[in-house]
Amino acid sequence: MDSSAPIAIILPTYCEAENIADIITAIENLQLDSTILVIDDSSPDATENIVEKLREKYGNILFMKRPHKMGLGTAITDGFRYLLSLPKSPNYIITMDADFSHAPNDIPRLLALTEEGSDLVIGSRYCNEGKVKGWKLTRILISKIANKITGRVIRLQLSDFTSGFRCYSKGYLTKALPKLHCETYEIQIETLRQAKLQNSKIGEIPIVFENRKKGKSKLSLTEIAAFSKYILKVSWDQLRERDN
Ligand SMILES: Nc1nc2c(ncn2[C@@H]2O[C@H](COP(=O)(O)OP(=O)(O)OP(=O)(O)O)[C@@H](O)[C@H]2O)c(=O)[nH]1
Ligand SMILES: [Mg+2]
Repeated sequence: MDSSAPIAIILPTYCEAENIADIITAIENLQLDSTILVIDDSSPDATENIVEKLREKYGNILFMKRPHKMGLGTAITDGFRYLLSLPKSPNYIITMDADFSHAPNDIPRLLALTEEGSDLVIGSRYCNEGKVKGWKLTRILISKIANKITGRVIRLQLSDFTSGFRCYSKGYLTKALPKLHCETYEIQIETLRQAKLQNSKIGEIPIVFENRKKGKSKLSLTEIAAFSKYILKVSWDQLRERDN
């Protein structure tokens, strides 16, 4: 299989049998010169079988199977590590959810801004023209408050710190990857923290985020606790740095 395409798209999956065929087909229809890397944590549903069938149909799909549910953060960093270890590694790596919350049709805009010279581009729900569809008011409020707190802690002028729809340049990832250790959703903050430390150029494009229509959310109290703990740890580290 030719895995030397200049663009790679990482799709982390846990029980996405209802979405995976449609999302892969939608990405394939964009006709990018890309590799799609599905990172599945031994989903007990049909996710793996569906991907195996699509691998026979298309020549650009890689499947990484991990032994059990190990968290979104390590799924993403395992994906980066694998892609960067390829003999001809991709110049641009996109991360997105496999549940259609992130629209495949937005990928070309994410890529275009990265190709113009950004190290990292975020699909933002909270900038002008960005939007969230289908979330209850409480979930929007929790997300916006988490976003505001993160902005204060990370101290970057961005509108959406927690969006997982992103395009990363190889240059940024090569430097940042050894420093990324988060296991779950807080990976989105850790990547921005590293971008700040590296003085990376970060861009944003507006996206319309849609709540998943099929399958179940994997966001649980455990992940929310890990996210909050990470924010507290970063705040504490920064206070100590200021005192020293
Ligand atoms: N491999 C892997 N994928 C995961 C894991 N947790 C979540 N995912 C995938 O990561 C993406 C985001 O997870 P979601 O459950 O949609 O989380 P969310 O978007 O914050 O929550 P919802 O808005 O309720 O969908 C989806 O494609 C999931 O299948 C995990 O532990 N391992
Ligand atoms: Mg989702």
